[in-house]
Amino acid sequence: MGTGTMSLSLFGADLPPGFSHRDDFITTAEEADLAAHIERVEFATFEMRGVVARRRVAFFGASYDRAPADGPSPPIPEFLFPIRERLAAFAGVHPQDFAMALINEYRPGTPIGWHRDAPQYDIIAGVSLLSPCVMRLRPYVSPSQAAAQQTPRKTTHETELLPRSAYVIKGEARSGYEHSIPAVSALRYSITLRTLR
Ligand SMILES: O=C(O)CCC(=O)C(=O)O
Repeated sequence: MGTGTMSLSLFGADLPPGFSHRDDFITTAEEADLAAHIERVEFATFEMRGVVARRRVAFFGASYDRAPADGPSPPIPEFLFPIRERLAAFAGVHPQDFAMALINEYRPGTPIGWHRDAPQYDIIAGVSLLSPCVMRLRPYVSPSQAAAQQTPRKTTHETELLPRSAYVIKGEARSGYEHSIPAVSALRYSITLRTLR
């Protein structure tokens, strides 16, 4: 990707402590199999801080913010068990520790804005399907600190997430940073798993 490559050369492969990333985590056949299952998943729109996000989501095991209106989420489907096992080994946890799965659907032009994941979740692991994107990171500041800040906040790290690659976000990268993904240019799915605190 144009901007990704340029920025990668600016920032290098340097990422915050606790962010791990692996290319070719799954094969093209495994990716196709996951995508075929995901095509049958029912996606919903999602509101983040009162704004309807452009991406669509499917939650399993738990909803994102446990708001009562969310209602119960269906259990994690069996087709996600093998990838949950592999991501658990990558993250150094037991597969069942990943109590929540969220599949994100990014149609062309869809971003995900700056956020730090909901506090009830700890370790995040994800796998990217079908098309590349760039994940950006910057130090987290509270909404009130952010509002008081005079100068625009800058991305401090970024990495290209290729299809079939996986990442784990824990430790400092999880607690001290927020992340975002600029608009993708082609359909992308991410399967993200979270442990509970
Ligand atoms: O799509 C991704 O890989 C990141 C998703 C994400 O940041 C989230 O679900 O909170």
